[in-house]
Amino acid sequence: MSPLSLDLSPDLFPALTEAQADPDGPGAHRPALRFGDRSLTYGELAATASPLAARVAEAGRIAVWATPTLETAVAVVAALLAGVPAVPLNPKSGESELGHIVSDSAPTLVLAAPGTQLPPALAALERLDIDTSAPTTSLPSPGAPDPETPALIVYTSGTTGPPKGAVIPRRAIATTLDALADAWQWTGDDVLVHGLPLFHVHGLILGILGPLRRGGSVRHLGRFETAGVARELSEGATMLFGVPTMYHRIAETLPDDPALAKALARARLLVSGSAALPVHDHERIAQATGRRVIERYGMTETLMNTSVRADGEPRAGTVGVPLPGVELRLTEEDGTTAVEAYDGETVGEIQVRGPNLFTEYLNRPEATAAAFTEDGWFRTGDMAVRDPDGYVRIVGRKATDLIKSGGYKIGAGEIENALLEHPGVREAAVTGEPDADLGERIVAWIVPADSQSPPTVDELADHVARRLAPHKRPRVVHHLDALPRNDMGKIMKRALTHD
Ligand code: MCA
Ligand code: AMP
Repeated sequence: MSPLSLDLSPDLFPALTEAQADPDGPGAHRPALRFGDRSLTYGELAATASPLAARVAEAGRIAVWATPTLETAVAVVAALLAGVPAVPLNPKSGESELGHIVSDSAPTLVLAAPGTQLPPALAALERLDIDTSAPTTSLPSPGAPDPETPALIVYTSGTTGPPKGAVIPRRAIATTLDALADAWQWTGDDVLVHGLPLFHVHGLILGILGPLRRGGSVRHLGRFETAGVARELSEGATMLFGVPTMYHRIAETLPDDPALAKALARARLLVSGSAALPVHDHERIAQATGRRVIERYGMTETLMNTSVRADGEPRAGTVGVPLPGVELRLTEEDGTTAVEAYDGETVGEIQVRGPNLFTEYLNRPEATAAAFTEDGWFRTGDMAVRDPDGYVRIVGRKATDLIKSGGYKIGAGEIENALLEHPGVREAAVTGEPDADLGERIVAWIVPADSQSPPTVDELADHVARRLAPHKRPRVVHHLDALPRNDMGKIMKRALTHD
């Protein structure tokens, strides 16, 4: 592993600073962001984001209506230049989820693309349109904020209750991106392509802020499509980021799409993360393209922890080795005794420590305290083994009530609560079951209020999509007379199988 000096510098985007200082220099003309046919160079990004930064500098906290557009990238860069924490909002969030996030994070402003209609849950907030059209000369940025200043608050699901806001400081963003640069030999010459959403760590921090920190560029597809991936990789893009569902769809398409195979074969790096990429999909892609996808492992609270390195062996089914600066251990059931074995067999919970970690869950001191051991290790809840050469293999999760579907983490509890608000539902339990495309699909087990006319799957899916978000909707619904419970009255989810 090469040595890495951790740069805790508050200047997150040196290439932007350079373009700002020398608007006629070559750096200012380099491409930074491209969304469809709209793009900004570093000079234009500096000129667009810096007046916006000046506008929001006095705001305590801002919300960003995080559509997959140029506006979202500009708004987040502006917030970071201003040192004002930004809360990216999923534009498909339903009323109850949005209401919770807005009241919990209490932003003073919401930034949105001009012309976007915002839902009633945001009506009380002052709105500021993000203007990317007419860059003037850039204004000097406000004073450099402290590295511990919160940069982003990203909402993430737990097993029960509504999502919690993970407070991510500037220091964590800088160090995780620099550690990935080391692991992936990621430079300003790289051109990234992806179609990830911009309200989570993967698409926003890795996929937008990553290229900008390196002084390179990103081309966002607006929405994921294999044709867009093929086009960009054959027109100069060097890296692809995606969740396993995207690589699964690529693997499915490859046999009938030689242009996609050729484009993938040209890429410098294909990276998957957010959930496990099945070995079958790894192998199908390798066979059709001669290229191996590498996996990295992260979490909203920790940013990135491990990765297969660009100069390492790209072994399917592993998430590689700890990134520079990240301490990783496996622990026994008690959560404190370290597992010393590197035998590919002994399972323990992954715990991590390092500058890549979040600072706290917003307004949730008890949840924050419970997430750490006494000596400061963060409990990930992921179970893993380590191979003799240190490669980590994730084998499962501690909590069965967390579901990963399409790369999104979804808590069974939040869906159960939403289902119980439907008049046709008396009792509800939610589980995940294997799905070739999504990794896991959400299954609802309900006891209908009226067994003669139980609510349909579409009705319940719409209900959950409207309240929470479309990706949280159940895909399968089973009707039961009663939920299986133990003597204590607790639902026995392991007994919920349909055969
Ligand atoms: C269908 N739709 C509905 C309904 N039924 N909408 C409302 N109500 C309904 N009842 C719509 C959906 O909104 C969507 O619309 C379309 O039908 C298809 O939806 P779906 O099948 O759910 O999904 P998909 O569009 O096929 O999405 C697959 C996907 C997506 C593209 C892979 O799951 C995705 O973008 N995943 C990325 C998740 C991610 O970034 N995770 C990172 C977090 P429309 O077509 O209009 O959209 S993890 C993380 O950050 C950590 C740090 C890490 O390690 O990375
Ligand atoms: P989130 O809470 O949405 O940030 O998702 C974090 C979780 O995604 C982790 O705790 C892991 O369970 C899972 N995850 C992320 N990357 C990988 C990967 N490469 N392989 C397996 N699981 C992953």
